[in-house]
Amino acid sequence: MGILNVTPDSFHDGGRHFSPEAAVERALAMAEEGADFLDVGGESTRPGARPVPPAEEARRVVPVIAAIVRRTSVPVSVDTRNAAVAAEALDAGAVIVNDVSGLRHDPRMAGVVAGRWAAAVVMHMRGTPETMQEDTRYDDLVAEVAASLREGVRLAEEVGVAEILVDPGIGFGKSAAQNYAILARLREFAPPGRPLLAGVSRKSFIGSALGLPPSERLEGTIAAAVAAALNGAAVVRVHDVREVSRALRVADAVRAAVASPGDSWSSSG
Ligand code: HH2
Repeated sequence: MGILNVTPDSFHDGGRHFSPEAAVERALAMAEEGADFLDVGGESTRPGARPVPPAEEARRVVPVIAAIVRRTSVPVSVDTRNAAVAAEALDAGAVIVNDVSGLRHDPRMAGVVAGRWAAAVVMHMRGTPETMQEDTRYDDLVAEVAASLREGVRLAEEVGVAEILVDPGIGFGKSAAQNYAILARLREFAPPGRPLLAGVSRKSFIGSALGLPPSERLEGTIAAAVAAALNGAAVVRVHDVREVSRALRVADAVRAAVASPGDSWSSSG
């Protein structure tokens, strides 16, 4: 899943794709580079970020989504917590709503997704982006996050959302050590039959291992994306589609060999 932040302040690509022309160009480039989904967001949810008024968020993303769907068949998701933004984005051609609040922030969200036959990404976050890093204590991190995801999935199922992905929310109200624990135990977060999504790209837990800023975290992102894939992620959300999709093709070959060891042993490839 390629990240397209149409924002002035996202922690890595903020300001780079803030004009609609630059945003559409980047989306088409990511489609060429092998993205299976394009995730368009108009509000930064980095730690400490202030909320963006929904009207401004819609103004940023809706024309960009409309232009992208005219020019590529790669499915578009909208990264938003606001039902009004989701509704406009779906009407403009998006088919997935990626909600970092797990459909909790806006009580109308689940209904909007179901009513437009869209898919949902249910992500775990504790609190809001503004406050989420203030308290990262959990009694049992994996159990609490998994329970919250199950509840989000239940909310979506209750109103008839058919396609639901779950995401433990790496970096959303978790310490670096907790983010590594989540990556290591990723499989434990998926309710039966629900694909897992992981967002690792250039995040601060990578910086904490390397002592490097976001611009220097490509190799760390590739390592984290491969770890996520080998631990069960069906989708990895990244800025660097070309590099990560090449790495994931190799990780997929490893996964396939684990699934059928005899075949890979006897092949000459
Ligand atoms: N991370 C970010 C935003 N949306 N959605 C899902 N499902 N999972 C994630 O891990 C996730 C997400 C934050 O990253 P980014 O979009 O790169 O930055 P910003 O919030 O500053 O725009």
